Amino acid sequence: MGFTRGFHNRRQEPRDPRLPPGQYDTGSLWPVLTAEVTPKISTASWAFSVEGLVERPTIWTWDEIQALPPSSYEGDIHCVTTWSKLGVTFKGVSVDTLLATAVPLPVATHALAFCYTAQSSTVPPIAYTTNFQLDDLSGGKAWVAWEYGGQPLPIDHGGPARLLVPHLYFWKSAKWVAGLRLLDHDQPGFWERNGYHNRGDPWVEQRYDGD
Ligand SMILES: Nc1nc2c(c(=O)[nH]1)N[C@H]1C(S)=C(S)[C@@H](COP(=O)(O)O)O[C@H]1N2
Ligand SMILES: [Mo]
Repeated sequence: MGFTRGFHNRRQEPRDPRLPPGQYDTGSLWPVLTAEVTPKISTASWAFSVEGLVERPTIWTWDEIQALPPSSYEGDIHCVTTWSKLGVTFKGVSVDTLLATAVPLPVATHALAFCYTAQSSTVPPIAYTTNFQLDDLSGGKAWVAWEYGGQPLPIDHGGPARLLVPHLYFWKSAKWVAGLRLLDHDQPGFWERNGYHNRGDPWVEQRYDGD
């Protein structure tokens, strides 16, 4: 009997296969991580721009982007600070839909996401940015999202709308996103210039520069 009990005591809870290495499940909590003061953007003044190396630079107003075919994400999100949130739901529009209108030029290989910034929240203002290879934003892997769990996206989490790129660490999911600039070269964003990994794949723990 001692053998059975000892065997039982050594058993580990099976690890949720949805958790990448080094991550834990934050459960119902959703931490807020912001390097700046939360900007308050009304939907009336909000717009989203796809610009740079595209055939048709395009700006969508709130009503215009809401009228595009909706797209949802059901899955997990992973923050570099080691929390993951499993089984979340976001709704918005696929970045594919936006790129299909703007039409990237053949030379476009990368993109920089840029954001709304609170007036003089810091000196100088942070003006959060984050960078991508274009393939990480296309093929059904990226959204501009304005609903979380069937409710409007809370302002602390990036409302009215944020970028959602859930296959990469969550710093790539720019809050209060204002647009994408398509480029023919890589241009590291705010955290990528400050020690974070350039790409940020959670499954191979691309956390920091050099990982
Ligand atoms: N505009 C903007 N977007 C941002 C940030 C920020 O400071 N400003 N922080 C990033 C970081 S580091 C993380 S981990 C996630 C956190 O999102 P959450 O606060 O909704 O959890 O947002 C990312 N998007
Ligand atoms: Mo972060």
